[in-house]
Amino acid sequence: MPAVEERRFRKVLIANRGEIAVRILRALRELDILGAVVYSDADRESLAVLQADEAYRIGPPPSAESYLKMEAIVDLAVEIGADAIHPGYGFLSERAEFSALCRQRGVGFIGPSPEAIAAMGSKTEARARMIAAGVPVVPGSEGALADLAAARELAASLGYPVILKASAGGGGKGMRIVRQESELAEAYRTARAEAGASFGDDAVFLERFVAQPRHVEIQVLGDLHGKVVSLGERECSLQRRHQKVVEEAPSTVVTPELRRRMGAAAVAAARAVGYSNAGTCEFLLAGSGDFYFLEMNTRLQVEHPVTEMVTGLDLVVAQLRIAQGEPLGAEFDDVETHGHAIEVRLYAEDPYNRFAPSPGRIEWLRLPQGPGVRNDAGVYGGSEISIHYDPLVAKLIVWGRDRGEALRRLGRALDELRVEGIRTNVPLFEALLANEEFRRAEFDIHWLDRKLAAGELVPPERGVGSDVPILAAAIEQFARAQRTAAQPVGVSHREAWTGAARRAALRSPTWS
Ligand code: MV4
Repeated sequence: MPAVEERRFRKVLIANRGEIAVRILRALRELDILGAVVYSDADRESLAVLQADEAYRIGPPPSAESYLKMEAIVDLAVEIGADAIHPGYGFLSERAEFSALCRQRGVGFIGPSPEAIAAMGSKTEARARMIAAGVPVVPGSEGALADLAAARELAASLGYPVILKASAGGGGKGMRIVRQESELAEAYRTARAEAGASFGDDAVFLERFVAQPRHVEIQVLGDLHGKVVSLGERECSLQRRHQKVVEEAPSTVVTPELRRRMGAAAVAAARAVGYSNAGTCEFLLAGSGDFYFLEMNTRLQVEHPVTEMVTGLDLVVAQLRIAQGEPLGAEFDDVETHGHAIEVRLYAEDPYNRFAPSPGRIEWLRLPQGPGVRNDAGVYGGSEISIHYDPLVAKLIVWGRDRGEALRRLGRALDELRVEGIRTNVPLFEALLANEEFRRAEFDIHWLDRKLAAGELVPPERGVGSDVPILAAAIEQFARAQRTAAQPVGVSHREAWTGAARRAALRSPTWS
């Protein structure tokens, strides 16, 4: 391995927005590095823009004309004298060409090499590399399927059900579950067509379908000197249509022995592609205790704070130090975790209207504070939630000495939280907290979709017409009634309506 030159960044450009841009600014400030952000017209008054040392308009609201403009962003970095670019998550974070472009232009990329991103971006190549490295994968095809006959032959030998996946896919796009041979031809055709349309690459592969597994992922860090470490797992089984809703660490089903084995597999996976910086290996964990590598996310993830809370490490600071060429120090050896952390993703969406996006102005915002509570927010009271981007507005992360304490703190934090002016998925979290299976951590990757489909986590359909405020109150009451059934507490004095009424009364001139 060639000697890596260590250098100190003086300025870093953040090619992202929202809560993650704010999160990265915090790490930069702690390292005394200037933080610059790009912003679209929709984000002119964003929290990240307000907090950054420098902010540069990059274009109109659509991502394709702003946050995805690789050349313009690298040009800007060069022009303003930024030493490196942090891509955050989403947008350009997993584009091998962008990592390559930064390299070519002499700008640091705070993430892995283009080669590592590309190797993991192709799911068939990743599978082949994992098999060669001894990392367990789900039994299935060696590479892309040549034709339907090959699919039929392989499926028959694996046994049904099987799952077809796009080689260029990930995160659930272009997948087809095939329960029996009679469904295979149609599924093969539509999977290829969807893969071709979505990714410009219609290669698909096939695996045995693992029934009712958990999604457990391992956080890794690799430095530029060849050291790779595992920071333990995150349990991310609570997803709605491939969108994570709740994440926690540690997983209640991962024993110390399993943690060692999964950690070793994740480290081997990273080594197999020459991985550096922060990355995450996703595994399916079957009820049998067998685990299988699914894919590697070659970026910082949304849910990184739960790992930070249980390890006491700052992953964004670690990313910056790694990119500066610093070796991972002894604090990263055999990292042990303490206590339990849970993150809920606060989305601007309406859980009573099929989770439709709920854009608009946040009229009032009170973020929870106090022992064991962290919130990573990209907004303030008065912020406008745009339709152009992901509806994630903030993450609420709680820590407790054990899962029970974390759950109690989550309940208390959700009580403190007020978001007015837009709808959020907070009622879903309240319903979850009232659910015994959730409280016992008895779930798998399909559990949330199953419960929502069965109507067990949300009240009945809201009616049409002008009864919205009354129905909102009724819904609030319903969610609370569910909660109080599990956890009897007096709540009347902290109703959301009371808070609003008190503020109105205090403001009203007729009362003075
Ligand atoms: C699977 C699987 C079961 N068996 N692969 C979903 C996203 C992508 N990362 C891979 N995914 C899955 N791959 C095998 N061999 C289950 C999932 C999966 C899933 C599948 C259908 C519906 C919801 C799901 C949620 C999480 C994971």
